[in-house]
Amino acid sequence: IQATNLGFPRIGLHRELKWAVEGYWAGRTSEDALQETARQLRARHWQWQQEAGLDQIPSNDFSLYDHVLDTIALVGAVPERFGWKGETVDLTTYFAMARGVQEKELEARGLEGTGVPPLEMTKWFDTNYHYLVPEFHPEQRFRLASTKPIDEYLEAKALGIETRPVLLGPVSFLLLGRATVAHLDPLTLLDRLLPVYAEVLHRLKAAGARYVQMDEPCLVLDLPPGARQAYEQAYAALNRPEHPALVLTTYFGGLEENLPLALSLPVAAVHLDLVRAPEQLDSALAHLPEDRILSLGLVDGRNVWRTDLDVAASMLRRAVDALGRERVWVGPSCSLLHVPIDLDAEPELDPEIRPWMAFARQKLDEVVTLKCLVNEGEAAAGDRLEAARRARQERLTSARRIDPEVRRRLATLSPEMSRRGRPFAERYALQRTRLKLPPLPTTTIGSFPQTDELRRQRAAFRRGELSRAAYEQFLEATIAETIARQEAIGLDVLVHGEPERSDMVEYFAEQLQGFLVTQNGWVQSYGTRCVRPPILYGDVARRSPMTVRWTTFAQRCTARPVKGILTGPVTILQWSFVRDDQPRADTCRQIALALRDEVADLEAAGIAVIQIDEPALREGLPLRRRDWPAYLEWAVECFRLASCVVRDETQIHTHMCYADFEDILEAIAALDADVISIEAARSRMALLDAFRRFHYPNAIGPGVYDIHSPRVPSVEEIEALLERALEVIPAERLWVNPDCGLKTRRWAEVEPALRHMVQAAVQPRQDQTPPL
Ligand code: THG
Ligand code: ZN
Repeated sequence: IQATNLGFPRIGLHRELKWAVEGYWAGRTSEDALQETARQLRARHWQWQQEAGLDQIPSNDFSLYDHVLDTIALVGAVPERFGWKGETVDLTTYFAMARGVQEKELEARGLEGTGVPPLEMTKWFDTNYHYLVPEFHPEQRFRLASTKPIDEYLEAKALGIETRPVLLGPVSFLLLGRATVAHLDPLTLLDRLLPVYAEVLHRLKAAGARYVQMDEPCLVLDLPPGARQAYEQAYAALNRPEHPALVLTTYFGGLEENLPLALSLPVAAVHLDLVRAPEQLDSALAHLPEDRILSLGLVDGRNVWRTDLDVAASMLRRAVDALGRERVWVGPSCSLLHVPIDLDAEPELDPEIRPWMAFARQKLDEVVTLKCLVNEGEAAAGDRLEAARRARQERLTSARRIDPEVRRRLATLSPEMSRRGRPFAERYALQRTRLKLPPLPTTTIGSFPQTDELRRQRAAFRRGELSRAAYEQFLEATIAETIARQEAIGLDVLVHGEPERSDMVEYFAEQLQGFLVTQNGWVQSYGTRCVRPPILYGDVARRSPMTVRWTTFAQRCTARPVKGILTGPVTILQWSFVRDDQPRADTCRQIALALRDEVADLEAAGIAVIQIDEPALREGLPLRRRDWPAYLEWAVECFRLASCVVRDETQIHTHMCYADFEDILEAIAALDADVISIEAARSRMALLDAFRRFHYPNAIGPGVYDIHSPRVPSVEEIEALLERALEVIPAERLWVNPDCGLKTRRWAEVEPALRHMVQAAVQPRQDQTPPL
């Protein structure tokens, strides 16, 4: 048995990579200094893995920004607009693909143009990591344009560490990309791509690499036509004596109907995710060709819980019995990129819950313990096994996990709890009377600029240098000012601006029973950006009102309606590490009930408009289409459970961003929110078209300007957009709002942009009959 790993987090325990890369962008550090930090991080991470006792340690799992971008650079697939002409892809071109080039930078380099947009970014399977999407055109050519995999292999070797280089496999690389023209199937580019992969493999073999890990996670998806043949062609071409032996890695799900294909490909070893899909072990053991090694992913690379070593060991033993020790490897289910690095960096974590968990470094210990346990027996695994069993037992029996009151409530859910009183048209009329809104009402999504002053005050409060009373006074002053500014701008439905929140999920997790937040549990979200997902360990309940105080304070500052802002149950679930001892749907229902109490309290306190954000509704979709309906059913039910507690006169809003909503429009309608605001600025026509085809029944605010850019849109521009929207959405159901929250913008941009937005609503308003 060999102990393996598929990938280690790159960002560094103290996010060293983030600071180094951002320093380089800002011109504060040189390229050499950046590369030196990167080298130190790699060395440290290899060292840790060696000390843990792994037999196979990955290299080229590191990246300055994103491993798909690294692959684009490796095969020279730089889109034309970046003007790259070099031999190898330089750092400027590399980061230009990630971030685009601003007009000002072009000028500084003596070039003309209006700036270059970056590659598109999208979610990496069902994780919260985002990758840059390769772009392919019909004349696409590939050539070796980076030696990163070879360099990093040799770098580790020079440190005395033998590694297994990781490559994103050629078929997944093509499938994850997008063609710039509709008639191009990226898979038809395989013939041109394979020679570059062959050259990389050849060079790795020459450098001494024995194995190369070929990540082919697309094998766990519904494969498009042609993919099966592409896999066969690719691996027939790459499996050669002059190349290292290939390890075909699959993860994030079961292979299902693709299992025979994966097992038939001519490689040395196949890795399976047995955490997500334990049921595939038996058929894999039955059908694995005789010369193949099976790599068992038994330690969860997607969550923070300790492995049940007894269960994992019994699966490993089954594999050893069937295949013999020489043909069995053990490792995490997937790369450890998706979990925080080290539990030892969390001294303040709740001491009762902490032993239930394992972060990346602890997971490597589990992998090695499993190997030891099955190779040498329980005595050899000794203390580690005992400690794991004890922690597991304590978790199973802990009173912190179960709250009988929550269980009782969950058992007595009734269908009426997820249903509004009257149909939309009737309640919307009541709401319009109560709120006295004009046609085409204007509003914003919730957050207003988080100023440096605000960040300073929050940091001082967290460090204990500012008293709670002084901090809260500061927040109230900020809210009062934000309300005054919105009144002056002329908005109809106001918000308090969320100065008390940093991360919208963390804010609720900090206050809810059943959640822990970490100090240092950073996980890469995209590029240099990280999040600290809360850890949901037990039954969820609301201890006390979470937002009522700030929302009602804001409402006391104005006669106009103030909209209360909550993060929805599905989004809180999606952006947290969740318990693995009950279905996600049940966990989500618990969160929904806690939010329902908050919604009820807001309403009772006189708040007439309540927005429940669900930006992550779309991203929660399972990887396989077959599983979509079941997910959408409970996701919609949870939103309704949280929202339907209100009277008909109270208006429920929701907000969604960054997604193609087209394939879930039905579910969005089923939420039955009175008003939805939706990000549309980047593909406005496509969105409006979809709504036209679908006949969305309730009110909509398609974002009328893109908040991701500092540019202030003109009145005419917004007017034109409203005109287009009015062709699809009747005036009485159209709202006017930006396409997302404004917390990352500055007041100097926000104020004029919103004034223009309000101004743009004047004319179409006059064209309408007055409100009821
Ligand atoms: N919150 C949480 N998860 C998320 C998002 C979020 N996942 C998906 C999406 N939004 C990811 N987008 C971002 C955008 C910005 C940042 C991270 C993820 C970001 N992070 C700061 C950084 O890396 O410097 C740190 C933020 C902090 O201090 O908490 O800028 O909104 N949970
Ligand atoms: Zn948004």
